[in-house]
Amino acid sequence: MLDTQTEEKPITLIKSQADLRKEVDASGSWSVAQIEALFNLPFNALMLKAQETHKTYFPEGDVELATLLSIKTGGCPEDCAYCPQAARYDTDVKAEKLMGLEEVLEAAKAAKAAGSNRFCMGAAWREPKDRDIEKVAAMIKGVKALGLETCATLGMLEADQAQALQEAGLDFYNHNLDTSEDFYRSVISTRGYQDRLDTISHVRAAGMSVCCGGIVGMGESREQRAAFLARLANLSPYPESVPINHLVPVAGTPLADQKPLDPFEFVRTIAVARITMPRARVRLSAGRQELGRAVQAMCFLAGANSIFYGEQLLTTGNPEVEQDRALLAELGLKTKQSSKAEVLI
Ligand code: SAM
Ligand code: DTB
Ligand code: SF4
Repeated sequence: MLDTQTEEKPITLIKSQADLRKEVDASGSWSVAQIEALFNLPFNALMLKAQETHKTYFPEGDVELATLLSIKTGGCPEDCAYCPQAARYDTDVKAEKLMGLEEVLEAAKAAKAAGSNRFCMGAAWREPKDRDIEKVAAMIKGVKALGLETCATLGMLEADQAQALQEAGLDFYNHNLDTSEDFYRSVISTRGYQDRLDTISHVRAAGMSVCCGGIVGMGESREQRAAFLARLANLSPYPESVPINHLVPVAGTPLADQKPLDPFEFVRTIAVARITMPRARVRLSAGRQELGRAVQAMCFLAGANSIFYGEQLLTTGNPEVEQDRALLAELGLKTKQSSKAEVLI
């Protein structure tokens, strides 16, 4: 039998929005110290806080499925130290031309048939040329007509290019901050942090939703991870989608031999992203194959509610669709209802 104390004081897991706001300072923004304090909580306390937030803002607890397609692979002039598509690094990735419209639409149809909600087209460009925008606009129109949400990641955008993509029906544009401003300098030299912020502003100004996150496990400190999440959370408004990539170390890139991040630290990063950006879809992105089932399950507990779905990311591998279906089913996680019907897994 329950004792009276337990009956009189039920534990409430649901925090009010006012309670969550108290965590943010008077200016309404997160300081790096506040975010570091979240990272420093005992693991279980952090997980509980993340679950409370998740339950409050996503009572359905569903998982969104997004499929990636590399529409233009390799040969990129940038020097991102993690990236197998940078022309200057000797990796197995060979430069290819922009894919044709029909091939893209075939891939989108297959993604939809497999149960994906969103189709994201990625190009290894520093920035698209105006003639590229016209070609990608035709792809966006075609994918949208299939009833999928559309997303693209094409590098830096000018304001008029963002406008053209929005007019073609683009729902989300992915452009990552990747890491904290101070660590950024040791990873990328060919474009600045401000360039990334400018592209994000152009995407917002054009009325599209922002998908913006980054990579952890590149050798940054916990404080730098906190500073990275603070920049994301303090964007006004913060991104609707936050992809958190675990570095996939690729032979030939400068980060090929990077020591893997402690898996608990990765889970903590997901939990802190959930708490600081409560309405965002936090996406478990690159590196899921290396994480394994148990760590992924902890990430879902910590508030991740989106995954890349399909055997391939851009150039690296992703879990098999069957494996993901089995994992979600085993954890009793429903997928986000697509615009047409609930996807049964
Ligand atoms: N070229 C465009 C750009 O940089 O914005 C779009 C494609 S780029 C590959 C998209 C993102 O993929 C990068 O910002 C980075 O966060 C992620 N990424 C690339 N290589 C990765 C790797 N080896 N491990 C984890 N994430 C990676
Ligand atoms: C993002 O943040 N992660 C995705 C998506 N946005 C475009 C890309 C991950 C790429 C991983 C390395 C590769 O497959 O080439
Ligand atoms: Fe090019 Fe994007 Fe890779 Fe950087 S991350 S090298 S910009 S494809």
